[in-house]
Amino acid sequence: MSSLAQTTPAASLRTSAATDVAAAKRLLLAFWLTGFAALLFGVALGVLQGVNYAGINLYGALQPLIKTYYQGLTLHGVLNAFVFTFFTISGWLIYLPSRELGLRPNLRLAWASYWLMLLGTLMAAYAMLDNSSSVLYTFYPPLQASAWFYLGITVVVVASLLPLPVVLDMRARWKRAHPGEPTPLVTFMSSTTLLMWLLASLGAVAEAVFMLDPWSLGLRATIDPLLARTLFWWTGHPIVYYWLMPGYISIYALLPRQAGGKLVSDPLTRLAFLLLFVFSVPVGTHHQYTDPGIAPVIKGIVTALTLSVAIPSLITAFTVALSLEYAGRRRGGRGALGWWRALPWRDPSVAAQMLALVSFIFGGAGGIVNASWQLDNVVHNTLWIPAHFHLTVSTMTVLVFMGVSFWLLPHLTGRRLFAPRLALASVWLWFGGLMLWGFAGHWAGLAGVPRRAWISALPHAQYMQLYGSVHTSLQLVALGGLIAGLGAVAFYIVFVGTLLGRRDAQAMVAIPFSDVIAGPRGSLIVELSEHLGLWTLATLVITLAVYVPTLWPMLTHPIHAVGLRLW
Ligand code: HAS
Ligand code: CU
Repeated sequence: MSSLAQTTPAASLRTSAATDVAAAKRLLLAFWLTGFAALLFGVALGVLQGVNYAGINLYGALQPLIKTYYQGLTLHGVLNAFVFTFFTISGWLIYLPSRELGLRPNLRLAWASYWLMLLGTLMAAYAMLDNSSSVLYTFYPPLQASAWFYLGITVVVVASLLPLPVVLDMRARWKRAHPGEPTPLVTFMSSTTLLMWLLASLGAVAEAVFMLDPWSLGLRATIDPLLARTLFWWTGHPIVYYWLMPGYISIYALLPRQAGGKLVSDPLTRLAFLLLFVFSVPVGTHHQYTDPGIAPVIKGIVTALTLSVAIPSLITAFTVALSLEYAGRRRGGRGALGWWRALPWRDPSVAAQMLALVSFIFGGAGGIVNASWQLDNVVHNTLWIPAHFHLTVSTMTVLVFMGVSFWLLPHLTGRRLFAPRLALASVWLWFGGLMLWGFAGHWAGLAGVPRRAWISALPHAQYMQLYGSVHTSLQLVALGGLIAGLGAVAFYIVFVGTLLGRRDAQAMVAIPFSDVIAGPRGSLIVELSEHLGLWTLATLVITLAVYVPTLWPMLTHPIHAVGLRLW
């Protein structure tokens, strides 16, 4: 009887759906674990970068594995900013649409992305560990790394593009089965993020394929540093939105339900994602306000465009705050601030994401300062800049994904979250440490303390002569790094403890997709947003309108520099 039942069409459909879900879960688990393994090493090195500023040089202790501050900083930047993000984001952006649409992703392509990414990571890791490539995560030429490094990064970037066809294919299949219906929200958000990343990646891919790879292989004798930097920032700016938008997916589409409420507006969410898409890619040269060789008029236009890219985040601030207020009031919160207290602050996943939002207010505000050409001249290349990005990527990506892990690991593995109170402590420590680091780093930066300086290698008397007046701020930077490091230790105990815990059928929580109050039906924004091809074209046209006049003088007046190895 039971074997007969298994062969009925409904039962076999159920079985195949369950197999699809299990296969998609395995995929995301592989991406997630590899990403967090990279972060573990990256964060451990981060503590050394922090104490360096207080004049404490711990690099000697890591001989012969890590020889210099610059080798450690290269590993720190590449592992955290590229490897952790690319792995977790690729898995996340495939898995959520597949579950939202109830469709099996093209697993071959998805696994190809995973294995290629791993291959590229191992190539770059080899080059960084043998100290042949201590060129930092921006790898500015004429500093010259080994070919393993550049080829590894090229492979990682190519691998990160493969989730795009996987998600677009699921979207197309779903749309064929549901003619006239708008793309479900999370799938829309994943698609725009990946399309944005496709256009964003063109600069780095061109830099790698036409310049860095052949140069490091000895096929070209010289390199043009200005052209390479400009192509790098073509990608290097929008990559920050490739880090941010997956965090926003959680904040918009999952957090409201986790907090006990609903997302207030589907169309506003889509609008924020469309604006992020269109404004992110053309503005990379705001990282080059101090570079010669870029016309002032272009720097002025890029200032205006950069300020525009803050608009979708301001929309986000209000939409998400209202969604959270709705949740707080539903939970019985009263008065101007009672709703805030009524939010489920004891849930480590919710707390992590709300704390990330709080710190992002400061990270975003600093970004608006950087966006201004004049003000950026005060803070460029100072500790202000790392302080800015430790309050953005380390919160809106890392802290949000730490919070996501607290429901995602039980969801993927069927194991109960290990030590929830330690999980809660870990996110407060991470948040507190980064806020302290961020505050003190902005302060030190304003006082002129440079970023990326191995200042702990200076003799103590010289260190005090140079930095004595801001030593307190630099001690706070170190303390913040240490506190965040403690948070990371607590987090990884919870992470590994959960993976090793016992299976429990009740632990397998569902994905907290939120309901929405307004939309998507009947909204003009939603209708317009469906034309993803047109939005991609519009973004490409705006990007070229900014970059053709920027790149033209560089292409017609090339610089020929020989490679340097200064470490
Ligand atoms: Fe940036 C440099 C401009 C956002 C990352 N940025 C960097 C670098 C990194 C980085 C890594 O214009 C250094 C690169 C290097 O190594 O040299 N950035 C901006 C601007 C924004 C911005 C205008 N950055 C980010 C994000 C990042 C990131 C996001 C990572 C994820 N940045 C710059 C510029 C430079 C730069 C220049 C070059 C500087 C130089 O001199 O080198 C904007 O997108 C920011 C908009 C954000 C907001 C905040 C909105 C607030 C929200 C929270 C709401 C809170 C709620 C809480 C709802 C306006 C959404 C309610 C609370 C409850 C709990 C109920
Ligand atoms: Cu930027």
